[in-house]
Amino acid sequence: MGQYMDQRLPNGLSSRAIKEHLRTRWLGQRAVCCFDVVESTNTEANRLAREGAPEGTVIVANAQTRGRGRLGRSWVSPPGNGLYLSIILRPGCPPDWFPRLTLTAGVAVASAIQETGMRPQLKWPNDILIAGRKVGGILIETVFDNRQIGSAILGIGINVNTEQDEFSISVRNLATSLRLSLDKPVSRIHLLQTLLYQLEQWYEFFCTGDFETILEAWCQFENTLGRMVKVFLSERRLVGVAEALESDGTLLVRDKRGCLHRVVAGDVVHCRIG
Ligand code: BT5
Repeated sequence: MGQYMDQRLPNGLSSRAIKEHLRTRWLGQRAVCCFDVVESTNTEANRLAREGAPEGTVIVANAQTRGRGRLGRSWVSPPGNGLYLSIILRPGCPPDWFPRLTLTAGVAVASAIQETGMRPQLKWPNDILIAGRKVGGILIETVFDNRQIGSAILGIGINVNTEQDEFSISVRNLATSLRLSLDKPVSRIHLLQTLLYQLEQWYEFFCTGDFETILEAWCQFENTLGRMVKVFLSERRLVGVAEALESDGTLLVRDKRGCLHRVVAGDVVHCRIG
């Protein structure tokens, strides 16, 4: 387990500081756990969820040693300049709502980033981009309980003030940070408070089943639809035009023979034109 920090870190992340100007009603109001270094905030959140931590518990770390992405991939998490957090949710919704939760979180992250003055874009299903480079990612891990989503650990990583040379070589050409894009530093704590506020709003829409509103918002930020894409599925690859999102959040891709494919989970790469 990582080292628990509740004194103020030099860069301002502490549970007291986070709660001070938090505008949420419940998200983060009961517990915000700040760590200096953990393997992964999702691992910590999973552990706390199993121990019965309430919905809305937030776990934040200054650095991760084994931050993870989907499908066993890693999330580069250097100290001091990024936001690495996980939130315990207990939506009690059917499993087929799962893709919607990723899109809901994407809208919240994009809305929070937009308040810094940037125009982020969402790439289906879980990437947050700025000018085509990845600035953030979402990883949701669920525990099913009696055929409902018992708890969902919502993990979010955002490169806030990360410098180019802090990215490992493998992601340097794909990644950016808010600081690199804006050419000025961004307050991690302020961004985190805005993000929690946005998440609370959008998660409440999710819980009421009002997915129309979420989809509409997602489409304001999206940059996948209408593009030629390559989709990496577990056992095959699909090339076609990303035509639309279905009301449950799945992506519809039309291949060159005109067949329409429903993509529930996969990796999408935008094909270059020309
Ligand atoms: C994601 O996975 O994008 C989900 C990332 C979620 C990270 C958060 S941090 C807090 C919480 N705790 C965790 O352990 N994880 C969550 P995926 O779509 O699989 O993308 C992973 C890919 O993104 C990698 O294979 C790299 O190519 C790239 N990548 C890794 N680190 C990056 C970074 N810092 N910035 C931009 N791209 C990165």
